[in-house]
Amino acid sequence: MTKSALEIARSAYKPKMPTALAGSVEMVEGAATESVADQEEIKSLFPNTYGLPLVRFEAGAENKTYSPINVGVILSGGQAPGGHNVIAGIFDGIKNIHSDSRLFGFILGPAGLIEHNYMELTAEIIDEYRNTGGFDIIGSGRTKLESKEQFDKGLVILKALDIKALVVIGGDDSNTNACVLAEYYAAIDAGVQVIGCPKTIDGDLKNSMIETSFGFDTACKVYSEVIGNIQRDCNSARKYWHFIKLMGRSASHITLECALQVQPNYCIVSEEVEAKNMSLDDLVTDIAKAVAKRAEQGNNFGTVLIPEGVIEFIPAIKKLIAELNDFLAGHQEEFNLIRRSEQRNYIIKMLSRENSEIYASLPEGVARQLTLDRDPHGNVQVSLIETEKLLAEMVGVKLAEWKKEGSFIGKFASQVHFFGYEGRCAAPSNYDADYCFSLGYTAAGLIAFGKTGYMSSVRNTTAPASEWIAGGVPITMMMNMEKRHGEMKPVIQKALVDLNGAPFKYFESKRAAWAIHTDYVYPGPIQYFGPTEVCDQPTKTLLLEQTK
Ligand code: FBP
Repeated sequence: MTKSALEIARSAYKPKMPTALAGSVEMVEGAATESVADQEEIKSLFPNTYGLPLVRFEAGAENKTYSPINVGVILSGGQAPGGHNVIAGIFDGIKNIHSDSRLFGFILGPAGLIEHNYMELTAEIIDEYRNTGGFDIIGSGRTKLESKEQFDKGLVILKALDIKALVVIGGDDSNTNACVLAEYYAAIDAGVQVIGCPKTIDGDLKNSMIETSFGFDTACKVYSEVIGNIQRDCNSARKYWHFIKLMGRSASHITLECALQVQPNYCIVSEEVEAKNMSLDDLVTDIAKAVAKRAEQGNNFGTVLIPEGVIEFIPAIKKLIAELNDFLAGHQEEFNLIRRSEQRNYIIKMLSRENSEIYASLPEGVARQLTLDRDPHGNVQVSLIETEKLLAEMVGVKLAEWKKEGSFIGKFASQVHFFGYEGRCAAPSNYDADYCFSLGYTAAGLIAFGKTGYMSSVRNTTAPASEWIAGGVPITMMMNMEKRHGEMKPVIQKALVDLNGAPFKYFESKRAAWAIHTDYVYPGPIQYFGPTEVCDQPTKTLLLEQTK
């Protein structure tokens, strides 16, 4: 493998770790836990993994001896910077337990487990991937691990390789499935523990015990760098409005974090659109007003940040998607047989009157996208909906109307961008390199102490790494019941942007000024070498959330 100069220099980086994990470790158990909602249902679905205590690792006095252990690892879902360091952390952790321990990686996500497609991850391989971006060490995939048949097939290979524990590195849906798997293996006494690790650039897998999902920090820094560059270009040529859509699926965490970093002229927060019951026209009018106001001062340029999931948060469209989800869950085959040119009319006929009217009013491309295949977890694939174009066009039309009426005196020319894939495999920032290594090392600790159905948790991460708190959270604690594919299912509760939380409140207090003035910040590229205030900054979101 030919390496870049940065990769070579970066491979020598030693991730910073909590002091508690450095030597011999002791596990402290806390109080029993409850799920965040729907306690009775979750308890009955997870009799073996419900109500377990929180656990925390502390520096221990004695050096215990352990037997060697074989561990399997799966990367599940979308890539996120730092995944390789989680695997390196697991590797170093189990080697610390016993030097004869072995790590096996299942290839291309959960499908590797079911299809018995795996490779042993040796020290040589691990060293090639330390501190690098991507998931290419074993690849990732979106196969949903959910049926007994899949679990049983997986168990055959786990037994054949004498694997006693499986680590699933994934987002909320993948960790939900990890918990279902942990429960099943516990129920049949399979002798395999299952541990989860919180991954996703989207930042929506977080709660009181999981401060952030890994990859969020690096991805937001990459996007903020390029948005900053666009803002500088925009402020130099002074002739375009840039409509920039950012990945993040439903939640607006990425967009909000980027706004905090770059101070754009306008930033949509989907959760606010929903709370204010805004229609598509309300949103377009609001952006057009911001454009018109800047034009009054001769500023015919600016930036608009758009979360990729916004369309799902416009209440009328949300209702439409819910009906479409239920309808397509039962009629997907029938729908697929209809000629493409007829599909739109078919849907218009089949929906309730209210939703049918909304559907008919949507531009062709967006309407079509809402009926395309869901991902394996039943989500609309929002990254494929070109909301940035939709909004830029609609704002243009509105401004042209206002120009005719005389209420808009400026010029409007737009450019559109979508940033998502650019940030998912970047070389992890110091924060993610350190956080991920600790998550992996902690997962190894949970395995050593015999835990199953737990997620690796590393907290207090705005403090120096030596003070981070490592431990485990029972996955059932994060669950509630939600409708998926038309059925109620136990799932980890997704964390959306909290409109009363400090990050949004700060943004809210600044946005009027950012809209009018050109107050852009240019964060520049992630720095891996240099002063700590340049290289080790956590996200603004975390800093604001943790300001006491
Ligand atoms: P995860 O939730 O699996 O971490 O995926 C994150 C994400 O990047 C979303 O932001 C985006 O909507 C989606 O993946 C895109 O999926 P795909 O990689 O299948 O195109």
